[in-house]
Amino acid sequence: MSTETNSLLEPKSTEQLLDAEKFLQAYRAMRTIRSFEDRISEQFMKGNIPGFLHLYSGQEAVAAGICLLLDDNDYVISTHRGHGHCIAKGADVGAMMKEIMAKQGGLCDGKGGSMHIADFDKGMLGANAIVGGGPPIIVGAALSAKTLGTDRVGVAFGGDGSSNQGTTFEAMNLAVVLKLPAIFLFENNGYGEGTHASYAVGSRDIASRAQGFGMPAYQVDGTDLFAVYETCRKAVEHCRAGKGPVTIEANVPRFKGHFEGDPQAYRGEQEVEKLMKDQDCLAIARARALKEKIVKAKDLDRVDQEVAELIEQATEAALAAPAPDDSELLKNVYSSAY
Ligand SMILES: Cc1ncc(C[n+]2csc(CCOP(=O)(O)OP(=O)(O)O)c2C)c(N)n1
Repeated sequence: MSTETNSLLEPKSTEQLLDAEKFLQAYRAMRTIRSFEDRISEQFMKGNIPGFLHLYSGQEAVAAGICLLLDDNDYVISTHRGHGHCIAKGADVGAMMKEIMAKQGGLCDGKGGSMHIADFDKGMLGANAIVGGGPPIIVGAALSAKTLGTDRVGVAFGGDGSSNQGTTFEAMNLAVVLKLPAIFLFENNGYGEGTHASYAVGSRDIASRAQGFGMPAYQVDGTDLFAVYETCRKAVEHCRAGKGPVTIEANVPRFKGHFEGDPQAYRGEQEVEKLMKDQDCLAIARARALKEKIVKAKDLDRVDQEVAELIEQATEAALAAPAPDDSELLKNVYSSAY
């Protein structure tokens, strides 16, 4: 059993720079997530999206950073705030848009919607509305990877709120005991619905709590794509080498409310404005990449333009698509193929 308890590591993001290709890949993912969500927020207000929407806006560098290190064979499990994880893992944006609008051609035939979207072909095992539901699922996926002798890695995304769940504790302990290739990635955006983490998270921080289970744990500034990538690189390498699980706590801002329409009476408008001004991972990544001459501004502008066109097409296609036929209701409700 691993009892390795590294001291918490806080990479300062300079150890290994992303090259132009990797940076552009991550930037494209981040820009796609932001634009996709801006558009679905707008469509939600117009009444074109049924159900709830929980937006990932402000947290993009985390999904983009770790997914640079994963391929379709690796697993991720997501939360109710799952669009970013899905896009970064490579899901088709047009099919996602249709899914969220509950249309034919949706990624899950319109049956999952925003909170239960999944793409098994991409190793995206699903968004999960149960807080703390992801860690046990990823432990199962990681156990299958170890049993089958593959070098696949499983990543369970969760929020600060999920770090308090018993399911999370059991999953972490089992992953250590069985030395599984699982990464518990907590995106600490400071809030569980309207409750601040300083009130609800009992330990000094989430990472040190994870260390208590006997695994290495890192803390990282989740607004810094470079730092996220570097931290995740170490964690993924650790898992692929068969050394057991790792926890990463990424501190991130939440630009939106808990859900779209949340009046956010628990925090002032100025807090959000300040977060968006000072902690925008896209602006920070862009500024650094230009300063360090990793890419040129025109490369980034081109990505912005291509993403804008992609989102426009996806929205138009989803709006024009028909609703699923009634006869589809009971089809593919269970999967026996995975
Ligand atoms: C087991 C369970 N308890 C409560 C809820 C209601 N709920 C939905 S989201 C949420 C807050 C989650 O906070 P956090 O894990 O920090 O994620 P974030 O929303 O910040 O991304 C709660 C309590 C739920 N969905 N599942």
